[in-house]
Amino acid sequence: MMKKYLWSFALSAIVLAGCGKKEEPVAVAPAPVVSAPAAAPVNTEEKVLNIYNWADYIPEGMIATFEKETGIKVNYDTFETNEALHAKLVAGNSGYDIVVPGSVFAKPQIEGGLLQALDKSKIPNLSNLDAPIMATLAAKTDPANKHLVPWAWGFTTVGINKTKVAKALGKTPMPENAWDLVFKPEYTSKLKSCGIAYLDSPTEIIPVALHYIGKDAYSNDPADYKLATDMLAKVRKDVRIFSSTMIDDIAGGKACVAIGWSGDINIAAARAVENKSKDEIESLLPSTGALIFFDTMAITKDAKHPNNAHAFIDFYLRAENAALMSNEMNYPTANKAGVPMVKPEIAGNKTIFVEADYFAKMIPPSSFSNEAREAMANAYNSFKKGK
Ligand code: N2P
Repeated sequence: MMKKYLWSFALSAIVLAGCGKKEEPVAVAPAPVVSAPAAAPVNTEEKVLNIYNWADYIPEGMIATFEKETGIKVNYDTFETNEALHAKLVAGNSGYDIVVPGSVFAKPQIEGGLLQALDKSKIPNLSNLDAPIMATLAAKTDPANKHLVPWAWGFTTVGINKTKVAKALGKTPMPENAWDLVFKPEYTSKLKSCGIAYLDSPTEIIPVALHYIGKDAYSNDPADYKLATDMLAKVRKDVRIFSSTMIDDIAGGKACVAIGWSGDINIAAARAVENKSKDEIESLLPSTGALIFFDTMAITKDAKHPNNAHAFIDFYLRAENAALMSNEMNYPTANKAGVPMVKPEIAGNKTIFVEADYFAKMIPPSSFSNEAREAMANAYNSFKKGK
């Protein structure tokens, strides 16, 4: 809109300047006074935007489309864990304009002043978002939705190479609760032969372990972490990989069972099909529920390109871009306007867009105090070392 207005204004100035050449001076009627509409200030930022997002989370070509449309050059870096992003934000001067923390970390980051409030007037496509999801985020993480815009959501669960797991289990039937596959020695002792992989992050593993032993997944009590690591210690020798390349590890056959993220497991499953593998990969829905996460875009407090950041957030919130993310990355979108454009095979996949009755069983995200996160990291690291 603004661009168009400036362009037509400039054009009329040129046209006017070209009039009335070397003629006799004539009386010129005063130009009508046109008051300009209250316009947004012109974006004078250098045409650069630095984004830091999770690996394997953006559809191919999306950045190129944005760059072409806006002339803004995007530097796009990726991280594998909330801890890695958090450390960069706490250190300051990360150089990133947009970051995508999980809501569990976004809450303390907002409270710690690491993220800036959004200028919602620059993000008209916010209206595309799902109101109940935004209300949940406002209630639990980001009062009045001042800082965060959902990128995607999903859940932490168990992924398997069905073919290899069946073989390794032999006569032992699949457990009713899929978490047994990664936490119960009866199963891990068999599955270690084809490879057990855990995500390599304290705040991914300790919460699912807490959930498994019947504790609050978001307990802030270090005594509970001790109970979780006591359970984990029993299967430690069976865990082959602490993975930051889960899609490759599952699709490439290094792991036959994993604690991973729903979409990444589905990407591995799709890759196995593409590669005409005879192995079938599946994201499971444990009977006791899986842990939901929300990953959210935010602008860093010290962002050098906040206008470009707002432009990108609005671009990403277009319905068609949100749908593209779901279609290619296998994560559900919180963009309500985008949902009708999601391919039926993705929208109908119960391990991507879970059905209401399973959703009701899932564990919603909460958050940890800084002290709790530190205690959790210590507990996790000693578990990891204690082979
Ligand atoms: C990236 C998925 C990130 C999910 N592929 C965990 N927040």
